[in-house]
Amino acid sequence: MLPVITAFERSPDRGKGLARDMRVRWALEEVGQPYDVRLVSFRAMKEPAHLALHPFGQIPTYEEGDLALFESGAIVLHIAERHPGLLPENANARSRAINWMFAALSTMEPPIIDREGAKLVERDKSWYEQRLPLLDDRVRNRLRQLSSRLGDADWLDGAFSAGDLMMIEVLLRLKGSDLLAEHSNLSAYVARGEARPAFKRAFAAQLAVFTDRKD
Ligand code: GTB
Repeated sequence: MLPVITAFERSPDRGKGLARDMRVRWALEEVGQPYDVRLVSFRAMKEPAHLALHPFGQIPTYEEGDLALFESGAIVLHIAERHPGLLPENANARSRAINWMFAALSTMEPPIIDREGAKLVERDKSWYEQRLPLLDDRVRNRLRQLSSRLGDADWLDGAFSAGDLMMIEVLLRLKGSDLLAEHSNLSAYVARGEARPAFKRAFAAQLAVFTDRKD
């Protein structure tokens, strides 16, 4: 039985890689693990059957035999631990790769999401013009620190790992923004991730949910 992940039936970005099933698809493609996808509507995500899988009523989820997981980070870590290809063999290097996954999710992603959220839902608020530069600066600060650590390396710690996968996924949310463009090494890092065949297959599969739609 193939693992089954959940994804949006109708993603607001029209399948352009922003919904978080993308990182799970990418990890599965990197390790060569085929998978099935169950598409869920916004309504179905809040119904008991899905809530039993995901207590917060979101995607992605991951089912494999009697194991059910939610949280994209936990799912990618599970895939990386069960299959060769996304974590180094050496125990310390492995821990450092996992360290970068956590850094992506708990240090880089929150300010990026806060800024994105404000741009989406606070534009008409009286405080928006004052708040946006603060949110930009928080992201800028993290990007500067990350850029300084990456330097001219291809990946964050030796060979490509689940840490890079997660970091690139998070940075992709800034693609096309001035903030990312301020750091040529980070832009190139993201482009290297996108150029990986596994990324391209995952992206195409997510996009196909939208383009193959009949209605
Ligand atoms: N921490 C969780 C994880 O990493 O798995 C967060 C999961 C999450 O935010 N899921 C979102 C969701 O299910 C989809 S990815 N939202 C529906 C809900 O909460 O009711 C976030 C997302 C969705 C769509 C776009 N887009 O179209 O641009 C971008 C990001």
